[in-house]
Amino acid sequence: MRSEVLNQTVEAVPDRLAIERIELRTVRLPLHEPFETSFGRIDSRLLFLVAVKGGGETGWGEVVAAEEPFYSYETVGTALHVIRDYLAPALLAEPVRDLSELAGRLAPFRGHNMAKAGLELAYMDLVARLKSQSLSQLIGGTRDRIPVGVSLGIQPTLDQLLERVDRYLGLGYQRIKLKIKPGWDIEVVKEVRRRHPDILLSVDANCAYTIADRDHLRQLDEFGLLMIEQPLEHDDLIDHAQLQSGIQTSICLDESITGIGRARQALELGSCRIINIKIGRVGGYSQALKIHDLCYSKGIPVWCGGMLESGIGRAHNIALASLPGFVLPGDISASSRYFARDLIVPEVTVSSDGTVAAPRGPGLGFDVNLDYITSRTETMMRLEPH
Ligand code: NPQ
Ligand code: MG
Repeated sequence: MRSEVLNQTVEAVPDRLAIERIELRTVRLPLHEPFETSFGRIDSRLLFLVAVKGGGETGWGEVVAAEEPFYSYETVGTALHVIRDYLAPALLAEPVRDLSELAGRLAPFRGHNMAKAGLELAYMDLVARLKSQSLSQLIGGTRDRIPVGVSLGIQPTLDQLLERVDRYLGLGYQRIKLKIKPGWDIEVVKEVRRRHPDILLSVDANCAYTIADRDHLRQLDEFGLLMIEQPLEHDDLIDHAQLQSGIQTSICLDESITGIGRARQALELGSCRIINIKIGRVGGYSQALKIHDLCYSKGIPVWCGGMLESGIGRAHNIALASLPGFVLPGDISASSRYFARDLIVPEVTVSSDGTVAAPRGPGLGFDVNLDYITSRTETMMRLEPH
Protein backbone atom coordinates (compact mmCIF):
# COMPACT_ATOMS: atom_id res chain seq x y z
CA MET A 1 0.00 0.00 0.00
CA ARG A 2 2.65 2.45 1.05
CA SER A 3 4.92 1.64 -1.90
CA GLU A 4 1.93 2.10 -4.20
CA VAL A 5 1.39 5.58 -2.82
CA LEU A 6 5.07 6.36 -3.20
CA ASN A 7 5.11 5.05 -6.75
CA GLN A 8 2.13 7.18 -7.63
CA THR A 9 3.93 10.22 -6.30
CA VAL A 10 7.02 9.39 -8.27
CA GLU A 11 4.97 8.93 -11.41
CA ALA A 12 2.99 12.13 -10.88
CA VAL A 13 6.13 14.23 -10.67
CA PRO A 14 8.69 12.71 -12.98
CA ASP A 15 12.35 13.67 -12.56
CA ARG A 16 11.92 15.84 -15.58
CA LEU A 17 8.55 17.44 -16.28
CA ALA A 18 7.65 17.99 -19.93
CA ILE A 19 5.61 21.15 -20.51
CA GLU A 20 3.00 20.36 -23.16
CA ARG A 21 1.35 23.73 -23.59
CA ILE A 22 1.46 27.31 -22.34
CA GLU A 23 -1.61 29.57 -22.53
CA LEU A 24 -1.34 33.34 -22.20
CA ARG A 25 -4.46 35.39 -21.51
CA THR A 26 -5.10 39.06 -20.87
CA VAL A 27 -8.19 39.72 -18.81
CA ARG A 28 -9.57 43.14 -17.87
CA LEU A 29 -11.25 43.74 -14.54
CA PRO A 30 -12.67 47.12 -13.51
CA LEU A 31 -11.46 48.55 -10.19
CA HIS A 32 -14.00 49.60 -7.54
CA GLU A 33 -12.34 53.00 -7.55
CA PRO A 34 -9.32 54.53 -9.29
CA PHE A 35 -5.91 53.76 -7.76
CA GLU A 36 -3.51 56.71 -7.79
CA THR A 37 0.19 56.78 -6.98
CA SER A 38 2.96 59.33 -7.53
CA PHE A 39 3.41 57.89 -11.05
CA GLY A 40 -0.19 57.84 -12.22
CA ARG A 41 -3.73 56.61 -11.91
CA ILE A 42 -5.61 53.59 -13.23
CA ASP A 43 -9.33 52.75 -13.41
CA SER A 44 -9.11 49.14 -14.50
CA ARG A 45 -6.49 46.40 -14.35
CA LEU A 46 -5.41 44.47 -17.44
CA LEU A 47 -4.35 41.17 -15.88
CA PHE A 48 -1.94 38.78 -17.60
CA LEU A 49 -2.55 35.12 -16.77
CA VAL A 50 -0.24 32.23 -17.57
CA ALA A 51 -1.37 28.60 -17.61
CA VAL A 52 1.26 25.86 -17.94
CA LYS A 53 0.15 22.29 -18.77
CA GLY A 54 2.03 19.09 -18.15
CA GLY A 55 1.67 15.71 -16.45
CA GLY A 56 -2.11 15.94 -16.81
CA GLU A 57 -2.44 19.08 -14.67
CA THR A 58 -2.52 22.85 -15.16
CA GLY A 59 -0.49 25.36 -13.15
CA TRP A 60 -1.48 29.02 -12.98
CA GLY A 61 0.71 32.10 -12.76
CA GLU A 62 0.35 35.84 -13.32
CA VAL A 63 2.58 38.45 -14.93
CA VAL A 64 2.14 41.51 -12.72
CA ALA A 65 3.33 44.11 -15.23
CA ALA A 66 1.04 47.11 -15.74
CA GLU A 67 -0.20 48.39 -19.10
CA GLU A 68 2.17 51.35 -19.07
CA PRO A 69 5.86 51.56 -18.10
CA PHE A 70 5.61 53.76 -14.99
CA TYR A 71 6.16 51.43 -12.03
CA SER A 72 8.80 49.59 -14.10
CA TYR A 73 9.87 49.37 -17.74
CA GLU A 74 7.94 46.14 -18.19
CA THR A 75 4.39 46.27 -19.57
CA VAL A 76 1.80 43.70 -20.55
CA GLY A 77 2.98 44.23 -24.13
CA THR A 78 6.70 43.72 -23.46
CA ALA A 79 5.95 40.63 -21.37
CA LEU A 80 3.78 39.11 -24.12
CA HIS A 81 6.59 39.65 -26.61
CA VAL A 82 9.35 38.32 -24.40
CA ILE A 83 7.40 35.26 -23.26
CA ARG A 84 6.11 34.38 -26.72
CA ASP A 85 9.40 34.87 -28.57
CA TYR A 86 12.02 33.85 -25.99
CA LEU A 87 10.95 32.52 -22.59
CA ALA A 88 8.18 30.10 -23.59
CA PRO A 89 10.26 28.48 -26.36
CA ALA A 90 13.03 27.93 -23.77
CA LEU A 91 10.55 26.34 -21.35
CA LEU A 92 8.96 24.16 -24.05
CA ALA A 93 12.30 23.08 -25.54
CA GLU A 94 12.96 20.26 -23.08
CA PRO A 95 11.58 18.80 -19.84
CA VAL A 96 12.26 20.80 -16.67
CA ARG A 97 14.17 19.25 -13.74
CA ASP A 98 13.33 21.75 -11.00
CA LEU A 99 12.88 25.44 -10.20
CA SER A 100 16.57 26.29 -10.27
CA GLU A 101 17.08 24.55 -13.59
CA LEU A 102 14.13 26.53 -14.99
CA ALA A 103 15.51 29.79 -13.58
CA GLY A 104 18.88 29.01 -15.13
CA ARG A 105 17.24 28.47 -18.48
CA LEU A 106 15.54 31.89 -18.35
CA ALA A 107 18.57 33.72 -16.93
CA PRO A 108 20.40 34.36 -20.25
CA PHE A 109 17.53 36.66 -21.29
CA ARG A 110 18.36 39.94 -19.64
CA GLY A 111 15.81 41.64 -17.39
CA HIS A 112 12.06 41.15 -17.93
CA ASN A 113 11.66 39.80 -14.42
CA MET A 114 7.86 39.99 -14.39
CA ALA A 115 7.67 37.94 -17.58
CA LYS A 116 10.03 35.32 -16.10
CA ALA A 117 8.09 35.27 -12.85
CA GLY A 118 4.82 34.56 -14.69
CA LEU A 119 6.32 31.29 -15.95
CA GLU A 120 7.97 30.38 -12.64
CA LEU A 121 4.70 30.91 -10.78
CA ALA A 122 2.72 28.72 -13.15
CA TYR A 123 5.44 26.05 -13.04
CA MET A 124 5.48 26.00 -9.22
CA ASP A 125 1.68 25.75 -9.02
CA LEU A 126 1.86 22.84 -11.47
CA VAL A 127 4.54 21.04 -9.44
CA ALA A 128 2.64 21.57 -6.18
CA ARG A 129 -0.57 20.19 -7.75
CA LEU A 130 1.27 17.15 -9.12
CA LYS A 131 2.71 16.51 -5.65
CA SER A 132 -0.68 17.14 -3.98
CA GLN A 133 1.01 19.76 -1.82
CA SER A 134 0.08 23.34 -1.15
CA LEU A 135 2.43 25.94 -2.60
CA SER A 136 3.19 27.06 0.93
CA GLN A 137 4.27 23.52 1.86
CA LEU A 138 6.30 23.18 -1.32
CA ILE A 139 8.42 26.27 -0.56
CA GLY A 140 8.75 25.62 3.18
CA GLY A 141 6.11 27.99 4.57
CA THR A 142 5.68 27.96 8.34
CA ARG A 143 2.66 30.20 8.93
CA ASP A 144 -0.98 29.41 8.26
CA ARG A 145 -2.26 32.95 8.77
CA ILE A 146 -0.65 35.96 7.09
CA PRO A 147 -0.89 39.44 8.67
CA VAL A 148 -2.02 41.99 6.10
CA GLY A 149 -2.15 45.73 5.57
CA VAL A 150 -3.69 47.96 2.95
CA SER A 151 -2.17 50.43 0.50
CA LEU A 152 -4.28 53.59 0.12
CA GLY A 153 -3.88 55.59 -3.07
CA ILE A 154 -3.64 59.36 -3.32
CA GLN A 155 -7.18 60.76 -2.94
CA PRO A 156 -8.87 63.86 -4.34
CA THR A 157 -9.34 65.18 -0.77
CA LEU A 158 -7.94 64.52 2.68
CA ASP A 159 -11.46 63.73 3.94
CA GLN A 160 -11.76 60.92 1.40
CA LEU A 161 -8.45 59.50 2.57
CA LEU A 162 -9.44 59.71 6.24
CA GLU A 163 -12.69 57.88 5.50
CA ARG A 164 -10.75 55.06 3.82
CA VAL A 165 -8.29 54.84 6.69
CA ASP A 166 -11.21 54.39 9.09
CA ARG A 167 -12.91 51.90 6.79
CA TYR A 168 -9.90 49.59 6.42
CA LEU A 169 -8.97 49.80 10.09
CA GLY A 170 -12.58 48.82 10.79
CA LEU A 171 -12.13 45.76 8.57
CA GLY A 172 -9.16 44.66 10.69
CA TYR A 173 -6.21 45.56 8.43
CA GLN A 174 -3.10 45.63 10.63
CA ARG A 175 -1.17 48.36 8.82
CA ILE A 176 -2.09 51.40 6.75
CA LYS A 177 0.22 52.49 3.95
CA LEU A 178 -0.31 55.92 2.44
CA LYS A 179 0.86 56.68 -1.06
CA ILE A 180 2.71 60.02 -0.99
CA LYS A 181 4.21 62.51 -3.45
CA PRO A 182 5.43 66.11 -3.15
CA GLY A 183 2.38 68.15 -2.12
CA TRP A 184 0.59 65.10 -0.64
CA ASP A 185 2.88 64.06 2.16
CA ILE A 186 3.73 65.78 5.46
CA GLU A 187 0.34 67.36 6.18
CA VAL A 188 -1.50 64.20 5.15
CA VAL A 189 0.61 61.95 7.36
CA LYS A 190 0.31 64.43 10.22
CA GLU A 191 -3.49 64.35 10.11
CA VAL A 192 -3.75 60.55 9.81
CA ARG A 193 -1.31 60.17 12.71
CA ARG A 194 -3.17 62.73 14.83
CA ARG A 195 -6.37 60.70 14.48
CA HIS A 196 -4.69 57.32 14.91
CA PRO A 197 -1.74 57.72 17.30
CA ASP A 198 -1.04 53.99 17.72
CA ILE A 199 -1.59 52.27 14.38
CA LEU A 200 1.16 50.75 12.23
CA LEU A 201 1.52 53.48 9.60
CA SER A 202 3.86 53.66 6.62
CA VAL A 203 4.26 55.68 3.42
CA ASP A 204 5.25 54.76 -0.14
CA ALA A 205 6.64 57.44 -2.47
CA ASN A 206 7.23 55.25 -5.55
CA CYS A 207 10.42 57.20 -6.35
CA ALA A 208 8.85 60.68 -6.19
CA TYR A 209 11.74 62.43 -4.36
CA THR A 210 15.45 63.07 -4.82
CA ILE A 211 18.30 63.28 -2.34
CA ALA A 212 17.84 67.07 -2.44
CA ASP A 213 14.57 66.45 -0.55
CA ARG A 214 16.48 65.01 2.43
CA ASP A 215 15.45 67.78 4.85
CA HIS A 216 11.87 67.67 3.65
CA LEU A 217 11.67 63.88 4.19
CA ARG A 218 13.26 64.21 7.63
CA GLN A 219 10.04 65.93 8.74
CA LEU A 220 8.41 62.49 8.59
CA ASP A 221 10.57 61.34 11.50
CA GLU A 222 8.21 62.84 14.08
CA PHE A 223 5.30 60.58 13.06
CA GLY A 224 6.73 57.25 14.18
CA LEU A 225 6.29 55.59 10.80
CA LEU A 226 7.04 51.90 10.36
CA MET A 227 8.91 52.78 7.16
CA ILE A 228 9.28 55.08 4.16
CA GLU A 229 9.06 52.93 1.04
CA GLN A 230 11.16 53.74 -2.03
CA PRO A 231 11.53 57.51 -1.61
CA LEU A 232 14.21 57.91 -4.32
CA GLU A 233 14.97 56.68 -7.84
CA HIS A 234 13.95 53.19 -8.95
CA ASP A 235 17.48 51.96 -9.57
CA ASP A 236 19.29 53.85 -6.82
CA LEU A 237 21.10 52.38 -3.81
CA ILE A 238 23.71 55.06 -3.08
CA ASP A 239 21.44 58.05 -2.43
CA HIS A 240 19.13 55.83 -0.38
CA ALA A 241 22.12 54.88 1.80
CA GLN A 242 22.90 58.55 2.29
CA LEU A 243 19.28 59.34 3.11
CA GLN A 244 18.99 56.38 5.51
CA SER A 245 22.08 57.58 7.40
CA GLY A 246 20.42 60.96 7.96
CA ILE A 247 16.89 60.00 9.05
CA GLN A 248 15.46 57.96 11.90
CA THR A 249 12.61 56.34 9.98
CA SER A 250 13.52 53.02 8.36
CA ILE A 251 13.73 53.04 4.59
CA CYS A 252 12.16 50.06 2.81
CA LEU A 253 13.19 49.40 -0.77
CA ASP A 254 10.72 48.15 -3.37
CA GLU A 255 11.57 49.17 -6.98
CA SER A 256 15.34 49.14 -6.29
CA ILE A 257 15.43 45.45 -5.31
CA THR A 258 15.33 43.55 -8.59
CA GLY A 259 17.12 40.41 -7.43
CA ILE A 260 19.38 38.80 -4.87
CA GLY A 261 22.41 40.81 -6.00
CA ARG A 262 20.71 44.14 -5.43
CA ALA A 263 19.36 42.96 -2.08
CA ARG A 264 22.84 42.01 -0.91
CA GLN A 265 24.27 45.34 -2.11
CA ALA A 266 21.47 47.36 -0.47
CA LEU A 267 22.12 45.69 2.88
CA GLU A 268 25.88 46.13 2.58
CA LEU A 269 25.51 49.80 1.69
CA GLY A 270 22.88 50.49 4.36
CA SER A 271 20.40 51.68 1.73
CA CYS A 272 17.45 50.30 3.71
CA ARG A 273 16.52 48.43 6.87
CA ILE A 274 13.48 46.63 5.45
CA ILE A 275 12.82 44.94 2.10
CA ASN A 276 9.54 44.63 0.20
CA ILE A 277 9.61 41.36 -1.76
CA LYS A 278 7.40 41.15 -4.84
CA ILE A 279 7.76 37.85 -6.68
CA GLY A 280 7.17 39.54 -10.02
CA ARG A 281 9.68 42.36 -9.59
CA VAL A 282 12.50 39.96 -8.64
CA GLY A 283 11.82 37.41 -11.40
CA GLY A 284 9.95 34.66 -9.57
CA TYR A 285 10.23 32.22 -6.70
CA SER A 286 13.89 31.39 -7.36
CA GLN A 287 14.99 34.96 -6.54
CA ALA A 288 12.27 35.68 -3.97
CA LEU A 289 13.34 32.67 -1.90
CA LYS A 290 17.00 33.71 -2.04
CA ILE A 291 16.20 37.26 -0.92
CA HIS A 292 14.01 35.91 1.87
CA ASP A 293 16.75 33.57 3.06
CA LEU A 294 19.40 36.30 2.98
CA CYS A 295 17.24 38.73 4.96
CA TYR A 296 16.15 36.03 7.40
CA SER A 297 19.75 35.11 8.11
CA LYS A 298 20.59 38.76 8.80
CA GLY A 299 17.47 39.58 10.82
CA ILE A 300 16.24 42.05 8.19
CA PRO A 301 12.41 42.16 8.20
CA VAL A 302 10.69 41.51 4.87
CA TRP A 303 7.08 41.75 3.75
CA CYS A 304 5.18 40.84 0.62
CA GLY A 305 4.28 43.70 -1.69
CA GLY A 306 1.26 43.85 -3.99
CA MET A 307 0.68 44.71 -7.65
CA LEU A 308 -3.13 44.78 -7.81
CA GLU A 309 -3.02 41.11 -8.75
CA SER A 310 -5.95 38.88 -9.50
CA GLY A 311 -6.58 36.06 -7.05
CA ILE A 312 -4.01 33.98 -8.92
CA GLY A 313 -1.13 36.33 -8.16
CA ARG A 314 -2.64 36.99 -4.75
CA ALA A 315 -2.60 33.26 -3.91
CA HIS A 316 1.09 33.09 -4.84
CA ASN A 317 1.72 36.09 -2.57
CA ILE A 318 -0.01 34.29 0.29
CA ALA A 319 2.18 31.23 -0.19
CA LEU A 320 5.33 33.36 -0.28
CA ALA A 321 4.33 35.34 2.79
CA SER A 322 3.93 32.11 4.77
CA LEU A 323 7.75 31.88 4.98
CA PRO A 324 9.17 32.67 8.41
CA GLY A 325 11.01 35.88 7.45
CA PHE A 326 7.81 37.68 6.43
CA VAL A 327 7.36 39.35 9.80
CA LEU A 328 5.61 42.55 8.68
CA PRO A 329 2.04 42.81 7.29
CA GLY A 330 1.93 42.39 3.49
CA ASP A 331 0.04 44.38 0.84
CA ILE A 332 -2.12 41.28 0.40
CA SER A 333 -5.62 42.65 0.65
CA ALA A 334 -8.92 40.89 0.18
CA SER A 335 -9.99 40.39 -3.43
CA SER A 336 -12.82 42.85 -2.71
CA ARG A 337 -10.32 45.63 -1.93
CA TYR A 338 -9.87 46.09 -5.69
CA PHE A 339 -12.39 43.97 -7.60
CA ALA A 340 -16.15 43.39 -7.53
CA ARG A 341 -15.47 39.76 -8.40
CA ASP A 342 -12.17 37.85 -8.46
CA LEU A 343 -11.01 35.10 -10.83
CA ILE A 344 -10.68 32.51 -8.06
CA VAL A 345 -13.12 30.65 -5.80
CA PRO A 346 -13.34 31.23 -2.92
CA GLU A 347 -12.08 34.81 -3.01
CA VAL A 348 -9.32 35.98 -0.67
CA THR A 349 -10.87 37.39 2.50
CA VAL A 350 -9.35 39.25 5.43
CA SER A 351 -10.64 38.23 8.84
CA SER A 352 -11.37 40.70 11.58
CA ASP A 353 -7.95 40.09 13.14
CA GLY A 354 -6.30 41.39 9.95
CA THR A 355 -5.01 38.09 8.61
CA VAL A 356 -5.62 35.94 5.56
CA ALA A 357 -5.49 32.16 5.71
CA ALA A 358 -2.86 30.21 3.76
CA PRO A 359 -4.96 27.49 2.10
CA ARG A 360 -4.04 23.82 2.54
CA GLY A 361 -5.34 22.46 -0.76
CA PRO A 362 -2.97 21.49 -3.58
CA GLY A 363 -1.14 24.22 -5.50
CA LEU A 364 -2.65 27.68 -5.13
CA GLY A 365 -5.35 26.17 -2.94
CA PHE A 366 -8.09 28.08 -4.79
CA ASP A 367 -10.18 27.07 -7.80
CA VAL A 368 -9.61 29.08 -10.95
CA ASN A 369 -12.92 30.26 -12.43
CA LEU A 370 -12.25 29.60 -16.12
CA ASP A 371 -15.76 30.61 -17.22
CA TYR A 372 -15.44 34.02 -15.62
CA ILE A 373 -11.89 34.40 -16.97
CA THR A 374 -13.11 33.53 -20.46
CA SER A 375 -15.92 36.06 -20.24
CA ARG A 376 -13.40 38.81 -19.45
CA THR A 377 -10.58 37.71 -21.78
CA GLU A 378 -9.24 40.29 -24.25
CA THR A 379 -6.50 38.17 -25.86
CA MET A 380 -5.53 34.51 -25.71
CA MET A 381 -2.50 32.72 -27.14
CA ARG A 382 -1.54 29.02 -27.11
CA LEU A 383 2.11 28.00 -27.31
CA GLU A 384 3.28 24.41 -27.84
CA PRO A 385 6.58 22.65 -28.54
CA HIS A 386 7.25 22.29 -32.25
C1 NPQ B 1 3.77 49.49 -4.67
N1 NPQ B 1 1.51 48.58 -5.13
O1 NPQ B 1 3.90 48.94 -3.60
C2 NPQ B 1 2.70 49.08 -5.69
C3 NPQ B 1 2.57 50.05 -6.73
C4 NPQ B 1 1.61 49.82 -7.83
C5 NPQ B 1 -0.43 48.07 -3.78
O2 NPQ B 1 0.85 49.97 -3.50
C6 NPQ B 1 -0.98 48.51 -11.90
C7 NPQ B 1 -0.01 47.57 -11.74
C8 NPQ B 1 -1.07 49.53 -11.01
C9 NPQ B 1 0.88 47.65 -10.70
C10 NPQ B 1 -0.27 50.65 -9.03
C11 NPQ B 1 0.70 48.97 -4.13
C12 NPQ B 1 -0.18 49.62 -9.95
C13 NPQ B 1 0.80 48.67 -9.79
C14 NPQ B 1 0.63 50.73 -7.99
C15 NPQ B 1 1.69 48.78 -8.73
O3 NPQ B 1 4.58 50.35 -4.97
MG1 MG C 1 5.96 50.22 -3.33
